[in-house]
Amino acid sequence: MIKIIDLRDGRDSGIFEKLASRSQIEYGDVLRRVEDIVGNVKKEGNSAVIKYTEMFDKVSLKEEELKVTPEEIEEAYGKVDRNLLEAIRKARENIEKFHEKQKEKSWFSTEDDGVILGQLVRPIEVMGIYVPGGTAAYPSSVLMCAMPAKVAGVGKIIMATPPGEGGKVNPVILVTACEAGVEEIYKVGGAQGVAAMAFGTETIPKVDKIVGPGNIYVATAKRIVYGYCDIDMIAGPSEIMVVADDTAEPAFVAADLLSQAEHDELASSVLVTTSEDIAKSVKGEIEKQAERQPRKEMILKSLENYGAIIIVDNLDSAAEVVNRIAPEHLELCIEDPFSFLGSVKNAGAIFLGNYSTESLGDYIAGPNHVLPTSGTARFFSPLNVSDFIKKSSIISYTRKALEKVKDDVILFAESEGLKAHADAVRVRFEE
Ligand code: HSO
Ligand code: ZN
Repeated sequence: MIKIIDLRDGRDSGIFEKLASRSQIEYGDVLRRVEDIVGNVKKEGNSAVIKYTEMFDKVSLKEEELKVTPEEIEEAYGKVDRNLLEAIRKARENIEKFHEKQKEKSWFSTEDDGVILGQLVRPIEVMGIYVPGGTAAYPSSVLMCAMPAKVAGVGKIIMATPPGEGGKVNPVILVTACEAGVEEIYKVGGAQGVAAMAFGTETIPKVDKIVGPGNIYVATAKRIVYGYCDIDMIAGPSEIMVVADDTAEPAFVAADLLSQAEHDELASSVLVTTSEDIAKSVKGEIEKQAERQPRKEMILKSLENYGAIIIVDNLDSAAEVVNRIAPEHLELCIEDPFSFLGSVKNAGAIFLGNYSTESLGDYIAGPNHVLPTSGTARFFSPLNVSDFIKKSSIISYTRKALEKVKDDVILFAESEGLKAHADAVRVRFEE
């Protein structure tokens, strides 16, 4: 069960070391095996994809069965609850609206002597979403991956996901993908799915960027193909940190801690509070509420592994804990959450006040739920529109402008031993 740790009066219980070690992955021989798979898919294309799908997913597909057909999509629409479809559409709209605000524009600036400088913003052309199979296939994640790309203007979005029993794909995933504008869906998962999108096969198009969560094989494959194409960050288990003072509602705080503990045995749910009473009552609520959770076993393991209730002297100390851990999600259940924002340096998404539960952000508020985990909020941002664009610099000089700097360029070039560079300027001024 979750433990209460008292850090008041400068005590240190080793909790930081413990939390810092969260999601350190045991690679074992995974790297070697994944290198093999990626290499074979690169070399043999479809036949390797089909072979690995048989081996790992126990599904035999023919080449023409790799791509999900319009009939399969139609069938999926028939199976999805109307109200759920409405919720998916509402979420899509909110996510789209939020991400619209992130768009960057090309710009040009005019300088002296007719010089024009600028930056051209262009979307990447093809993007691939990886969606894991089984219970970790989240329709919400399909929206979160696809919508920023759509808003960025990406030309084509494809998806790869492992086929389940009978070669079928979860209908809600199919429908959500369609709603989000995913154009092609392929039944291939694991490292072979990542490799197929990175290099392309006879059937599957080569993409410029792969995003989406996956197990250790998927994550390792993404690392290997990085450079052939771009990837998003490597997602670790979900994390939540709640900062609470005595105005917090213990039942709400407990519920939110459980909500992320149910994701994964290695998920991290931490409460940091200035109130001993809140610490105790949240612990009591967690024990009570865990009882009625279908995923109770997972929740308890997760709380045992990386759960903690930390008592601190004041909100300044709470901010230090937050910044040191750099949590994926931060909830501020305190009297004046907005004034605490000034002290937050590292956090993926910040939820303010007793009614901003993380579940809102996971599904419908609009901001992205693909967030930096494992302390990487120190240097990574939520998935966003800029992840799907790239920039080209614009340089336009006149003769007069070049003449003014020509000696500087020549000096630089010759100091680097690059005469041809210097001559490229000189030739323009020769009589
Ligand atoms: N909290 C997860 C996202 C998610 N939750 C998907 C439910 N479905 C990682 O941010
Ligand atoms: Zn979640």
